[in-house]
Amino acid sequence: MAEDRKFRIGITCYPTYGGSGVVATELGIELANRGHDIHFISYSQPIRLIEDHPHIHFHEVEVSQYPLFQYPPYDLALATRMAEVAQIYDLDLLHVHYAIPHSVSALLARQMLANARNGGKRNLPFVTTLHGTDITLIGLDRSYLPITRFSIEQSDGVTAISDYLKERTVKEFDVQNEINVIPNFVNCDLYSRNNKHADDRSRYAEPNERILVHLSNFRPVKRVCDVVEIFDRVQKKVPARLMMIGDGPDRANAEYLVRKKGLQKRVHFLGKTDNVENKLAICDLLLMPSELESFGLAALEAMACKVPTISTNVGGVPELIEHGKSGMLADVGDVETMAKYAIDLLSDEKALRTMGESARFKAQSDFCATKIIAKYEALYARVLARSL
Ligand code: GMT
Repeated sequence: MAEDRKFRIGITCYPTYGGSGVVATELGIELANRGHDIHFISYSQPIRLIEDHPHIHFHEVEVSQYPLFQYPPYDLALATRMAEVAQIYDLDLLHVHYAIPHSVSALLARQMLANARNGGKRNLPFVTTLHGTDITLIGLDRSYLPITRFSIEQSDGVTAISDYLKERTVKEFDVQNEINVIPNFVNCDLYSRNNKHADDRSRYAEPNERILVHLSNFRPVKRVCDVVEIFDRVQKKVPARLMMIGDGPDRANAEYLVRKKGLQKRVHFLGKTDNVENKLAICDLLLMPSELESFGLAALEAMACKVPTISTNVGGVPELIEHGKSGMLADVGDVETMAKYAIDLLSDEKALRTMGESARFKAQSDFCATKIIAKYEALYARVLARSL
């Protein structure tokens, strides 16, 4: 059986706070737990890669500076490191997360090794996983579109995290090769309401207060000021606190708005924290009013902890959240409706807990790590069989 075969895989991702890096890191950990050898290749250690693991290795990409380089060529240094690591550790394939520039670097590494001298020639197929803004935002920029399309088409396997993203990729990029939809996943043992390591709730709220949470990289696409606007309306009707987890360019705007509204004592900015599962397990509701989400990993992680999400009805979110059952959906910018949904739910314990149960059920039945990792393993086996 394909799943019994153990692979040696090079994984490249953005190591910072962001959905694609989180998915890549969690994938590497899950694969390593199944006995595959995982080599992360990036400019720094991925943030969720906290513990030592006998099957996980990290290779840092050093980018040399030179006065002539206004823009040091990371993509070239990455390609070189990918090829080196592949040769030294006898990698079977590369799996890159976020097309730009990782798939271009992987393509170069594959070509370098196909033409290597002194007996160093080898096949190094690569799989590209599309996550979202690499297609919907940055990839559409004219300076990146042609090369992004080229590197996707040159990939030996392509995955997208939702049907929505697959359709957008075909529509905007007109790519001709097959795109496999493999959604985001969650480890339902780790992300659970019964988490023994859950934070002490009394650190953040009084017993009579609800805890709302937002988890993101605070980029403009997340509309973090809408989170504050929604929370402001909620806390006028229901005693509540807000946990803001993560960091990024719009954090200062959100902090300013919180001060302007006099909400400092009710809103906790926690920054980039480890072990978000310990925090989600004590929350009541997640707010995700994004402009766009190709999937919405934060919502899935919350759902596994029986925390329903109030989100915008965008991108791949409806593939995850069924309105009225496992969460609530509204139009982008409609903070009044999102606040109303939150107030109604938080004021009705039974409805809140029923929705939490449905959310957990959906996370477990459709997006549990055990099911989704097997899809990646099967894809690796197909890619390797084709590239022999
Ligand atoms: O915008 C982010 O949250 C970061 C971005 C990324 O690529 O780092 O996230 C995208 O990938 C996540 C993991 O696959 C998805 O769950 C997010 O929905 C997606 N974000 C967007 O499409 C805006």
